[in-house]
Amino acid sequence: MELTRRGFLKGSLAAGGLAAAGMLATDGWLAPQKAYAGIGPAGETKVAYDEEHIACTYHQEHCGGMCPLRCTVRDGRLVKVEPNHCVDDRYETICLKGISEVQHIYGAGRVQTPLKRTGERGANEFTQVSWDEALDDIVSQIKEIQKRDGKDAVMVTASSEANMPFLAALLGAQTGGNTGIDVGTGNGLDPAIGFGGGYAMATGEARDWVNSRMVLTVGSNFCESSLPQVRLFFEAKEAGAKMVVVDPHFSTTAGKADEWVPIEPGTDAALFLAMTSVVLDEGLTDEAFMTTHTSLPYLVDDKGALVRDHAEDPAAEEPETGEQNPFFIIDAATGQAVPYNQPGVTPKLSGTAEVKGAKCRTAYDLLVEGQKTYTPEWAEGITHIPADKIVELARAYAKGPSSIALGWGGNDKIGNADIAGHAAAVLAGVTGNICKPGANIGVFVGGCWNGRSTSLGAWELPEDMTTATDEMAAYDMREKPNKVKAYICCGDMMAQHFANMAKTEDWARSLDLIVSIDPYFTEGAKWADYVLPATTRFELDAPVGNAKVGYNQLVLQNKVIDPLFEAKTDFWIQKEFAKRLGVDDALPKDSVELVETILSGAEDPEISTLTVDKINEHNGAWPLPGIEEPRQEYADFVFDTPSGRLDVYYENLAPYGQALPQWEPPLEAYADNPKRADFPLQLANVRTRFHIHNQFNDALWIQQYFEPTLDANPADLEARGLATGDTVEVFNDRGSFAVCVHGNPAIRSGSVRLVEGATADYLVRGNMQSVTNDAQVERGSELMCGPVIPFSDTLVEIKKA
Ligand SMILES: Nc1nc2c(c(=O)[nH]1)N[C@H]1C(S)=C(S)[C@@H](COP(=O)(O)OP(=O)(O)OC[C@H]3O[C@@H](n4cnc5c(=O)[nH]c(N)nc54)[C@H](O)[C@@H]3O)O[C@H]1N2
Ligand SMILES: Nc1nc2c(c(=O)[nH]1)N[C@H]1C(S)=C(S)[C@@H](COP(=O)(O)OP(=O)(O)OC[C@H]3O[C@@H](n4cnc5c(=O)[nH]c(N)nc54)[C@H](O)[C@@H]3O)O[C@H]1N2
Ligand SMILES: [Mo]
Repeated sequence: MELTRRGFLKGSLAAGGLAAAGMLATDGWLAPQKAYAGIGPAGETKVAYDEEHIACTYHQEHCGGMCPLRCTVRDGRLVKVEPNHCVDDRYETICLKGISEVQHIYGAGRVQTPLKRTGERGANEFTQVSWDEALDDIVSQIKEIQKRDGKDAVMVTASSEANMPFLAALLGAQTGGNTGIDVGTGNGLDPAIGFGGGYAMATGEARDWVNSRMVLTVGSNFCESSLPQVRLFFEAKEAGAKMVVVDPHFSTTAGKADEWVPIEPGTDAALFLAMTSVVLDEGLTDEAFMTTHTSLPYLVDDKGALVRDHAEDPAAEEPETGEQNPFFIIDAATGQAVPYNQPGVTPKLSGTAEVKGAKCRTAYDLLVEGQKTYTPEWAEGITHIPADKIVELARAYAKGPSSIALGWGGNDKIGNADIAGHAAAVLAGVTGNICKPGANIGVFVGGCWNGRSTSLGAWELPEDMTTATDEMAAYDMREKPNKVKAYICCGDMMAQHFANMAKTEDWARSLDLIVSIDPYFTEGAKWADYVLPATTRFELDAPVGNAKVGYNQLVLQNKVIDPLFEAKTDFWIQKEFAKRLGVDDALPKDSVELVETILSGAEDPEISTLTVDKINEHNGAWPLPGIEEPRQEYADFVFDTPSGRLDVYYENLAPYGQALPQWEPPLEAYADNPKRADFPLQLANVRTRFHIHNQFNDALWIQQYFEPTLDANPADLEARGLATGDTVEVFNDRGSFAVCVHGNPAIRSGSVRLVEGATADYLVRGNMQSVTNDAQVERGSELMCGPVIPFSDTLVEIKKA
């Protein structure tokens, strides 16, 4: 607490009189308007204000919130942020992060002017330069690099917070390829359904949980990571859904649930596998669903390949659909192998048949055989969940309707995550708990990802103005030979998107040009040659800046205040690049024209006929068509897979023994890893309601309540002679950092926990990314989105610093 207080005071001083004056303003909110002590644009205290208006915009996207905000502006300064009036009060959301913007956007964390590096790369030494000087030099360096090494010697990556739709195409640059982030579980789940894009997006909305008998949350902390939607958790609970949370730690969500089931980190797959065994053994399956709607009746040959009508043309661009090249099943009436779509056949789930001289078995039989070892007792040894608890969970889940709420922050960030996703797909398939009211699967976090979507328009660039083909994933560029010499980073990819920081730093030293474009001074900015100040969501040089799909609504970014300091909008920055490249006309003339295109090009006529004015008559937030009912995918059980069924047999993974999910331990954080002799603790990386990744570390109002600590079980601290408040060094064979430690009985013994995005300026020393694991699973290249970065598949030791 003392540390927190000091941090707050220190920050207040750093921001000059501004924060102190801000506290005056706080009192003013509750006082009659005339008595208001306002603050001028330069931070000066005023006894009255000349002008006040309200403007509506939306907040940050990367917490999944995009809360529609109602902002009060007095004499050009943002003085109050409130939830906006929307179509329904469930969308009138705000959290401490939104409220704190009154201080945060004026805070000391902002980049105020363009900066040019003066010292060594990474030395964090800069001098102020003008926009013209910075942009002229950046563009001339890029031109030179591209003349020498080709257009694709440039890479541009943009965070979802940025509004940078054009920059990469303007430059003909690469865009970073697979990210390895949030794709762990989805890599395993999504091929079965054909939905989710590798991100395991849930097949329905969290609004649907009220229809569930049980919601089994595994590896997500919804009540922190979906703050504006927590009411959905409680609505479901009140409606009688049993909320069960499987988590190594007593998370916020576990604390609000009906039941917490502690699990060994990185072992979710073993839990799902054992639950499937119970379902199969006890006959709790949905036979009709398996037979009609899954690929379990399909015949598999002795090499693990699915039997099809004909051999696929290896040169074909698209894989053949089941219609074009049918799968084969055993006809229950004749016992013969026949195409699955032959009229009148009833597939047999179990059996053998000879096809083209090969003895073939059904995928179902292979599943049943493979599951034999995955007993609840076996899983108890791995997950440390008692076998009878696993049996109980399986029975309750199978009874249904049940939903499985997966996460991006739990097992997802461990090397074996795809197996857990795949095993969850099988469990849903054998019980038929999928795509029915109350029975959905996937990650439900974040209204703007979990709600309805609609296709919006986009500004068309000239045909020859396109991004380059990505050579490889950006994380691989750190080690594999590649063409990229210049890297423009809109957001903090350097420190946020790659594990094992030492490799990132070596790579950064080897590049010819690095540019950071961000409203805030990030960890990655320290490695840049130029740091360019972008505006926040609140600042615009035009009446409107962007239109996006938020939580079941279309939301407008309206101008709230003028750009602060010398910050410029992402749009302006792209325009300035275009001018220097002689292609100014290729872009819209301003962001108003951009927004008009986004609206008019929308697929749905209800949206395409909207105007900015009309949306603003509704406070800048417009309900998406169908908002009344929760989104529900595949209610007809026709999935987006080659056969249209739930395809749980992954032929392409047969060479890895993973055509059906088979247990594999984590890459590093497994029980008997010899590395544990030196580094016995697993480092769990999680998100917090106080931050959005690296965002809001610097927000003074939030620092009053939260500063990142390394949380550890008190017993693990005591064993090392450590106590709450000590500064510890966290280290392994990849690197180290120092942070304040906090004894917390909510943490599973054997693990420590830190919020990701707590970068060096907000820890005692160094960056947590120095220790995180960047290893890749062998089957990574076969997975939908490539290997996941296993940030939490990390072993460390801690000692007093
Ligand atoms: N060690 C570790 N690392 C992790 C994770 C982990 O668990 N452990 N989790 C990973 C996960 S799940 C994710 S999704 C990523 C997230 O990492 P990011 O995608 O980097 O996270 P964001 O919160 O989107 O950060 C966006 C950046 O954009 C900036 N920004 C905000 N608004 C604007 C704008 O209008 N314009 C521009 N140009 N910039 C803007 C912000 O200041 C911030 O620096 O981090 C990953 N990194
Ligand atoms: N406020 C806020 N909200 C956010 C974000 C943010 O930065 N701030 N980021 C957004 C983004 S990009 C993402 S990816 C999502 C992530 O959202 P979630 O998927 O909910 O991820 P976390 O919040 O990190 O919570 C992960 C939970 O999994 C538990 N866990 C850790 N290891 C394991 C394991 O091996 N097995 C199981 N079963 N559980 C485990 C952790 O203890 C933790 O409680 O949040 C989104 N929402
Ligand atoms: Mo994420």
